[in-house]
Amino acid sequence: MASVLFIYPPLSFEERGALSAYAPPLGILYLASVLQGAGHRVQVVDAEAERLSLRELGERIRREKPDVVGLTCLTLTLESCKRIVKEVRRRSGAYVVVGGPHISVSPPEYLKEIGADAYVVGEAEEEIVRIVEERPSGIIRAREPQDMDSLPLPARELVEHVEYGQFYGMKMTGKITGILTSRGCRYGCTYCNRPKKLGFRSRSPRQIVEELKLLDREGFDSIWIADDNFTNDPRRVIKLAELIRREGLKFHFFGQARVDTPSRALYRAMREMGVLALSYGVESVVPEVVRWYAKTPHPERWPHYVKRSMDLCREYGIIFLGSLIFGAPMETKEDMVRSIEFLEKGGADFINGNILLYMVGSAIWNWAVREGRLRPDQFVATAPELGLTPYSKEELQELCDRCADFSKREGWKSSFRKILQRRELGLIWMGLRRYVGDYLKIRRVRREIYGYGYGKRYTAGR
Ligand code: B12
Ligand code: SF4
Repeated sequence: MASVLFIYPPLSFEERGALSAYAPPLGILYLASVLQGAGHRVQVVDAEAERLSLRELGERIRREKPDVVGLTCLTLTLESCKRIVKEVRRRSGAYVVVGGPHISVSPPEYLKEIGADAYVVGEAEEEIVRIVEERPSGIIRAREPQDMDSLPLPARELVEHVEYGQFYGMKMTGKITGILTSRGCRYGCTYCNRPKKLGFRSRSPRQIVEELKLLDREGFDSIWIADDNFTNDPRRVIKLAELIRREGLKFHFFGQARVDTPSRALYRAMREMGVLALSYGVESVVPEVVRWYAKTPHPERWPHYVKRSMDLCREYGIIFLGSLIFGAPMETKEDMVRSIEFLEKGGADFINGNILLYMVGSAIWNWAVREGRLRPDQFVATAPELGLTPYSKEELQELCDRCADFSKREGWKSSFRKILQRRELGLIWMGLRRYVGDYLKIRRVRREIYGYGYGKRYTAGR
């Protein structure tokens, strides 16, 4: 039996972000569960949510003396990952393996710089036991599990000491955990670096409901749906909603959706199953920009989809959080303002403005490298840094701030109206309690709360 310590690294050890303790790291909880099933001893440290300093993390590694340390690496946590690997080397003789979204998209020749023993490309459930038992070195390509129902449930008990559902250190929900109802995505947005080859794989509604029943017994009342895109297949959602209703399960769900599935049947089903808030990648409402992002084969219909989704959210009392991206090469300031005004006037509750990032693995990053705008070892850069928009970071940031101001002015009011419309007393009470309870904190971090967009986070020194 090996002892394995999984670590979820923070964006930064020095500074904590908006989403620090928002949702548990399901990827490593799935791997932990597979390893437990094979008789290994597993622990998980969510260094982001537990707000550990590098020194505290080092102490923990020294105390636990794990045989194997496993890290999840995102592109924006790459630097933290490297620092953790050094710390592991300093404090123990553990074998170190790194996986996660960055490892899956990074050019392989740069992986060695991380300093680990092995790197896993892809979803690792079918490889992790062999890795822990045989400790191979180098790059390992894992085969994506296809039968989602055959996976064990994530080992959530390993992070039960962490209170998730926080936004800037404020608890925004009831007892929350994450769930995956599907993996992968059918689309290929050009700024996104989810590998398209992953394909869309979904769990059966019956099995998801069995997991929800367990979570209900464990006292969870809020669920973050961590799917890339929950509404990918509306028929699946409608079926799931029907089962949830039949079982009498009562949760509040949060998740990510696309605007181009705006059917009434889908929204009615989501409302019935308890979906409370959805975050949408709107990005822009200007067809040329939407085309450049390859959001849809029908860019001219995109504004209609956006409007219809906002209308349906209003009708069914679902909070609409619309994300916009600023800085596509052909995008003018008028275009950007048009997108903001479209959401402001059309019924969005919150708007999250982001400066366009060129991130390794995305089609626009590949293009910028080919054009000689980026070095292949430059894994992330903002559009203004690359001179790929006529506007400066400050100009784009002003637009992000405008979104933040709208959210600050309107978001709480309109969300509360939706909560009232749902006529759920428990929810109204929770909303009031959270808001009143955290009022002073909210005042203190107001600006950051609404301005947590990607570009800003990246430009804030990382
Ligand atoms: C839920 C989620 C969040 C949640 C919760 C984060 C969390 N604690 O997991 C919140 C909202 C807080 C969040 C925040 C951010 N997120 Co996020 N998030 C996701 C999302 C939608 C699901 C994650 C998940 O559960 N996946 C399912 C599991 C099964 O997959 P997995 O995590 O990749 O794990 C598998 C493999 O990668 C591998 N693996 C993972 N770790 C390890 C470790 C070892 C040792 C091994 C061997 C293998 C291995 O095996 C796992 C099991 O199959 C993903 C998109 C996605 N679908 O993955 C984006 C995603 C991971 N997020 C992303 C980003 C950019 C962020 C932010 C940086 C955004 C920001 N600017 O603030 C922050 C980072 C905060 C932080 N420090 O984590 C990007 C990362 C891109 C990249 N290349 O790095 C993704 C891929 C979204 C995207 N399309 O671009 N996120
Ligand atoms: S941005 Fe969302 S919809 Fe587009 S490819 Fe990425 S995960 Fe899929």
